[in-house]
Amino acid sequence: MSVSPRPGAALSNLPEMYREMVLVRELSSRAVALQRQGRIGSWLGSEGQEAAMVGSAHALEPFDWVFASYREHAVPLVRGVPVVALFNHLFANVDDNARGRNLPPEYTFREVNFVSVSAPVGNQALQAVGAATAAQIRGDRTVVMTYFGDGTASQGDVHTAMVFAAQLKAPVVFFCQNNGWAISVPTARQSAVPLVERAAAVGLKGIQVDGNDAQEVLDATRAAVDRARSGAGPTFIVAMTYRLGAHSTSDDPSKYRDAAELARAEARDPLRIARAQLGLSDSEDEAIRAEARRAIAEAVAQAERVPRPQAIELCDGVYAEMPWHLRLEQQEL
Ligand SMILES: Cc1ncc(C[n+]2csc(CCOP(=O)(O)OP(=O)(O)O)c2C)c(N)n1
Ligand SMILES: [Mg+2]
Repeated sequence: MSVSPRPGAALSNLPEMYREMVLVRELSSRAVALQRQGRIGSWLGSEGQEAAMVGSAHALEPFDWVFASYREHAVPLVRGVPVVALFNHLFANVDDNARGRNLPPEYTFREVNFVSVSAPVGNQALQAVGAATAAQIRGDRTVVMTYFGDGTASQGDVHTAMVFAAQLKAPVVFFCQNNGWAISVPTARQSAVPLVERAAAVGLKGIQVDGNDAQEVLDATRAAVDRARSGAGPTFIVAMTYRLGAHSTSDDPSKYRDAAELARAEARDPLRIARAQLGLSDSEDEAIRAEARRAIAEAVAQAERVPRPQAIELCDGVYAEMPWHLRLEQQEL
């Protein structure tokens, strides 16, 4: 964990954040199309959650660490990962850091301290508190951010992580993207109280923010990151947002979700809000979108040309010494 801050990293920059929000919106809709065409395996869209992802990621320093869920596609991008690296993962090619061994989109970007996403929801919160405690023991300035959804907030792992973090004053920020749904279960059926009220019970500072306003998210997250870095303790941020699309490419939300609710959420689309704040004209906005689509098309073309790993390589780099039964299977292959 290095401690050299990137100069100017903490300055707010709505035009830059808007370009990143557009990029990830376009990336998500392109990924759905690729899955429908049978070119990638699976995708979990982030439409509607761009302000929460981008605003929060801008509050971190490059030497900070992130333990995310499967729906924070913008976070590695904001931390400097090129678009093609996300597609290398989705195409499960030999340039994918996981070499096709993680369910897409469960990235791992060690180069920007973005830790491999785990399939069981919630355990990233425990991992984050462990890493934050390590930073505390070492006496460095690292802050750890963990992301999870409203449904995941009900997991025992998240409660355990919060209890320990508050007690230890670990330098961690719990960032919940409350997008209204956990697959087909609405947030109202997850919790008898607004999620943020749980903070008081364990001794965390709790803040609820408008998760569709990138600047508001950035300001609140920056305050929480500064607080953690100063040793004052962890914060639980609940960003109120909405999952405009399906849970995943295997889901059809029209089976359980009311069209009127979706229409209300579309009126509060974070891209619409940021665009209005910036006062962009149609042509200025279209130029930003066209640039995003161009970057994505180039990345897709590049990633799709890279070969996929061979089955025989499945366990390479996994074991220091491969167990005998896997060695036998490899020989069979
Ligand atoms: C421990 C565990 N239980 C169940 C699942 C199946 N599952 C995957 S995503 C998901 C919903 C999570 O909802 P939420 O935390 O609100 O995140 P969102 O998908 O809305 O971003 C569930 C139940 C899982 N991956 N892990
Ligand atoms: Mg959710």
